[in-house]
Amino acid sequence: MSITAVGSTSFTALAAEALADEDPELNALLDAELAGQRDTLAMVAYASLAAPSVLACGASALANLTAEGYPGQRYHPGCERLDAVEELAVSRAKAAFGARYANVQPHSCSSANLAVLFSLLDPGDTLLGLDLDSGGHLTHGSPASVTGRYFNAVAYGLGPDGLIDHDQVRDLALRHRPKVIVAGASAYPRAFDYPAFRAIADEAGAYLLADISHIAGLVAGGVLPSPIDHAHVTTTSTYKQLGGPRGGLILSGAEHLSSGPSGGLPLARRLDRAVFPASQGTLHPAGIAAKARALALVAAPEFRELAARIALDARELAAALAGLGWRVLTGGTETHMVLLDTAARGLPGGAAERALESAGILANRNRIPRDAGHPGRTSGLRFGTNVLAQRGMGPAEMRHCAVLADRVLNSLEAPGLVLPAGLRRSVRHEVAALCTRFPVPGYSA
Ligand code: DSN
Repeated sequence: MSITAVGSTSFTALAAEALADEDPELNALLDAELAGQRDTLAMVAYASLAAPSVLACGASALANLTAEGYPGQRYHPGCERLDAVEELAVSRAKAAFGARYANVQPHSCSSANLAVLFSLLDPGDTLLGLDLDSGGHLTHGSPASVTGRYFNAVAYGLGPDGLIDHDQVRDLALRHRPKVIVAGASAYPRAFDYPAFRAIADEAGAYLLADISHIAGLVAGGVLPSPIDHAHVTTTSTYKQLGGPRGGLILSGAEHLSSGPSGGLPLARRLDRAVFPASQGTLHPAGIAAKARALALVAAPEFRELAARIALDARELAAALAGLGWRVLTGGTETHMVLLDTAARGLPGGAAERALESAGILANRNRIPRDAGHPGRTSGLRFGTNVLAQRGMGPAEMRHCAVLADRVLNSLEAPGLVLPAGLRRSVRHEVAALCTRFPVPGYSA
């Protein structure tokens, strides 16, 4: 298959055929990944599945372009069609989230957070975010991130009930006077109270940055409250819960034309500059097309049903695991995420993750508040229901999944906490049957 076939209307089909013909070794690896995703129970919190039409955008000829700048103000020729694609992505991002400003160029939510923080803060300024061990994200001021090294990062933790303690956040904000407060998490199963955070930010004279990377689908789908008009800036990734490509978004609402507590340029201009030229060079044209496609799907009525199912499934999964005797952090969930304290039953998170994976179930080991100060220790497991809900699974299947996970985690044998082969085979068999009953939409052969 040669590149002269590019005039066809089904370019992606020809491209896939060309790969199979020209590089069977790599093609076999990609096919194996597809089969793995079809046959594995991805009970993960950090991913969703992109529809084939989203993946097709990534394989489009738009990927050949190099571009810097924004629509109508590019630093390279030949960007007319890309301009239309980027404008479409921006308008769809604004529509999906009820935002007044959107930047669709960040390569990830981490890139988006770095761009925002380095535009709102100067080196040495104070940043207040949720502690990594309490479920925060690296880019919210962890010492392992540049955000913890270049800024004076102060962290809030959780109360004894495992919930955000707004009095503690307020005390820290008034004592340390951060320039930015981050409301967002990677491993926190409860809703954020954005008006409460905004009141604290206003009292402390800080910008409020809401990072909704993990819950963007639940926000867009109307299940969780939106921070868009409470926060000065909101960031998200596009692949975790939006069924999009790897990438990020920066959004702003009612205050996008204001300069916020520190004055200076209006936020919208500041944020555009923060991405290009301040922190990113060339954009990812095909990725922006894929974001546009995913955001159209997010705006469709079916997405609201999916978001509701994700949250319902998570509540059912949490209840089922608790009913089987597992300690569920915060006693349940309001999101897609269920956090288990596996160490409460003598099981390190890493061993739990490995055993489940060997049986065809994916859930990641996670640090929980009791791990603070112990580098490398993970006492928990983080489950998520995004992918299971995308496959159409409901409460009955969540109870089944909880039983399967419980059977695995209760059967590990010393030394090495390994799952006996017979049990591994039988759970794998049940996993395969569930996956066959609930195929990934659009991924069937
Ligand atoms: N933020 C990390 C996670 O939550 O798993 C990766 O995106």
